[in-house]
Amino acid sequence: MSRLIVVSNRLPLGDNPSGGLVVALEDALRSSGGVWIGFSGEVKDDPDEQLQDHPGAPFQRLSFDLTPQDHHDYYLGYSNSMLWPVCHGRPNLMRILPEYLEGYKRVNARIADMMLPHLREGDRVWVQDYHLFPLAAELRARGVTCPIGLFLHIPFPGPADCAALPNPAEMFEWLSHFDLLGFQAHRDLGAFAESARQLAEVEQLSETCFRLSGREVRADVFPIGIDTASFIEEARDAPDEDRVRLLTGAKMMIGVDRLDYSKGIPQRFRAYQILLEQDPDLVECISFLQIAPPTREAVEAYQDIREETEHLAGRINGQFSTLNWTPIRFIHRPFPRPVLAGLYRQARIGLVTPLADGMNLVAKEYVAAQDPEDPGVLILSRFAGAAEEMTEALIINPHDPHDLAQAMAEAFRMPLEERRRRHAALLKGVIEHDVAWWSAAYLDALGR
Ligand code: ADQ
Repeated sequence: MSRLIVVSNRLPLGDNPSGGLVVALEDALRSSGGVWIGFSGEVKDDPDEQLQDHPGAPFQRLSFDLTPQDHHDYYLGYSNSMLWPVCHGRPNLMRILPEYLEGYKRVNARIADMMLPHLREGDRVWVQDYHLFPLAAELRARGVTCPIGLFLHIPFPGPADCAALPNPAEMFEWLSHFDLLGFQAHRDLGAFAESARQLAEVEQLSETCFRLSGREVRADVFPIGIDTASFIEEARDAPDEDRVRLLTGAKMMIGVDRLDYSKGIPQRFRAYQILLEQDPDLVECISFLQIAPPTREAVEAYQDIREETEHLAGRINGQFSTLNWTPIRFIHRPFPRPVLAGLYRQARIGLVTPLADGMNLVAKEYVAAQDPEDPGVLILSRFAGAAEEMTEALIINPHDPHDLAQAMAEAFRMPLEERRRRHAALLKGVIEHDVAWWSAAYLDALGR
């Protein structure tokens, strides 16, 4: 069996690495004697020239460190101040500096150099996400001929957004060296085809096959899932002491996101404000728990979103709080998965309202965590990749606070029978298309 080599920006470390991606890839890695390669998380002035081994997982793990300059230019810079905003439809939030692109290329070339002694004939390489677009080109330049695939976890930008990059043609040239491009949703495959048509040298051979810069590249849709079975179990077994105490008869609404401007958190807060203004009966009856640990705080746009959301939450709490009730609990901390699962289960409404999102796993986790006898209602943005599959959710436009406020009221009052019907349909999809299904489908396609 051919070895699987996974490369991602971050290597899952710790003695028992967990997370959906690890669960999905563990079997394929273990049974093929495979390797996972990624950044150690250590920023050092003088990093090793070779990959470092991390024993303790059921598969081999090899890491690299980054210099402060590389971390700044490759990770914070080109990846998260240029590609991330462009892929999420916010090119105005880009910061373009020539050294970002240089750093991005430098780090991808260095990763290819370090990988080379570890590759053997017959391997398959599976690259994860936007940090590593040039990696296939760098490996090919070093003589690597094995199948190399990419899975993009975030949306693929349409032509207008792509064109805002300083180097759109170069981006397509990088992508042309992969054998298979995997996207989250049909929307992304469509955006890829259209952007390539306008900005690159491309011929579309079939719905999923392209000649890009003279090379044949397949592209297809593989919606990612969660480790559904274990999530269902964790939610069922969640300890009572980790539940939120609510006023008698009150219901909870939950949002769980990294504090990112793509997640639509301020829009959610404004909609809740409108709901309480228009429907004063709901004061003290509906409590909103927003869990949002800050990320990428060195990037300015992330400092801005933190300030904006804190300011809004403070204002809404000042406007509506009573002596016994605070409308928004806003927590900037990660929670262990079992606690999160219990909180989802307690919540009558799950709010997933990104302005743009590759998939959004919180939508799937929320559904998996519900009690099927008395399930909550998922409110889902039409701009999450998940909306293509999860059509039984209340689908909303997150830009329109009135639409969202109305969905909140509808979810709060939805009869049990309708909640059960919608939940059963959603759960079926989350079980069928779990993360193991996703990795098997992708690897099967890469092997073809
Ligand atoms: P993210 O943007 O990180 O992922 P998402 O899919 O929602 O977005 O995944 C977040 C994960 O982090 C979930 O599993 C969630 O439970 C967890 N999480 C969030 N806040 C947490 C907290 N406070 N405590 C503990 N855990 C927390 C990117 C793309 C997505 C895509 C995924 C997977 O942006 O669109 O779905 O990759 O492909």
